[in-house]
Amino acid sequence: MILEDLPTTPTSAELIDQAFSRAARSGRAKSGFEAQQSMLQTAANVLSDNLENVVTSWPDFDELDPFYRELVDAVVGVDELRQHLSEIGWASRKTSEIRDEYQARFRGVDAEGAKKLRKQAFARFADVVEEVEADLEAVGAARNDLRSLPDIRPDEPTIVVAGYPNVGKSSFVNEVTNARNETASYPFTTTEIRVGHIERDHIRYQLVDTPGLLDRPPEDRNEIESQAVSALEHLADAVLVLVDASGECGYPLDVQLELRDALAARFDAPVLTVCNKADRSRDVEADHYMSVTEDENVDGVLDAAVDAVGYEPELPLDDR
Ligand SMILES: Nc1nc2c(ncn2[C@@H]2O[C@H](COP(=O)(O)OP(=O)(O)O)[C@@H](O)[C@H]2O)c(=O)[nH]1
Ligand SMILES: [Mg+2]
Repeated sequence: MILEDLPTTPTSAELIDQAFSRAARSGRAKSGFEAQQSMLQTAANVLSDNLENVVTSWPDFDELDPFYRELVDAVVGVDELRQHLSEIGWASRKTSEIRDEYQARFRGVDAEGAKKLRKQAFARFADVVEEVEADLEAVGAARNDLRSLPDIRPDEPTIVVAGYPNVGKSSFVNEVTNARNETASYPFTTTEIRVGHIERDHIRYQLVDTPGLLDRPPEDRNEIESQAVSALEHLADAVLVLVDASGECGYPLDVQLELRDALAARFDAPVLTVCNKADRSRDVEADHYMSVTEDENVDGVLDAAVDAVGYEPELPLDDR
């Protein structure tokens, strides 16, 4: 996904080091007044370009798919991030302004006077960059956190698999997909989510296993997890809630059904109740019964999920 490719964010110390050392090099290639002028320009250009690059490397948050925008908001806060980027944009413009101001003041001074002015300008560059030190740090931290967002395609029809721990979510996703090789971590959970793919009638569907998010009562989720669940609401085209009527998973059936009800109330997408471990117990009212380990009705559940998605590929107008 696009946030994977965000370049590392320089620190203010790195920016200043780079700008001043490149300026020194360009100054050594010349002498007298011209050396000072070249140093001023080089330092200003390096700073204003690098600061601007930090800003432009980020996608426009308004254009980001709602699923990812919500995740970004959960992980770092879109408004704060915008504020930091706008401060960095200000610093970029400010270094250019200082360069222009000092270029004007260079007129009519000798080499010695130019050197004095150039030093003054460098001190102001350093001040400007130090003023956005915390903003650069925050943006760098956000970039590091966001690089590890799971690789989920918001435009692909999506079946979300929910249910308490040990009901068989991962077994199901592993059984029907090649998910073993496709795990990713949410930055805010300790567990890995699994994303697997299946194909039906040449359409790819993604199945998302959601440990740490849709496996417990809403009131047990922290704020970030709740927001991640909101992100999943944008994503889901159908939700399979797996329940274990045998109670072998360690959670009583009634609390499992409460979770199912909470999800049904929250998600707009169709929510199917699937009694897994039907080889152990079928003692629950469910839409479907299956046993992943006995390979009983696993494909039937998958077909039902695909039907519930009801995905119609968009046809060109003429073919309708
Ligand atoms: N008897 C039985 N055990 C199952 C079935 N599906 C999964 N399990 C077992 O239940 C345990 C938890 O499964 P897992 O997929 O890790 O559950 P998750 O926490 O919901 O992802 C594992 O030991 C599985 O082998 C089933 O249909 N029948
Ligand atoms: Mg699991």
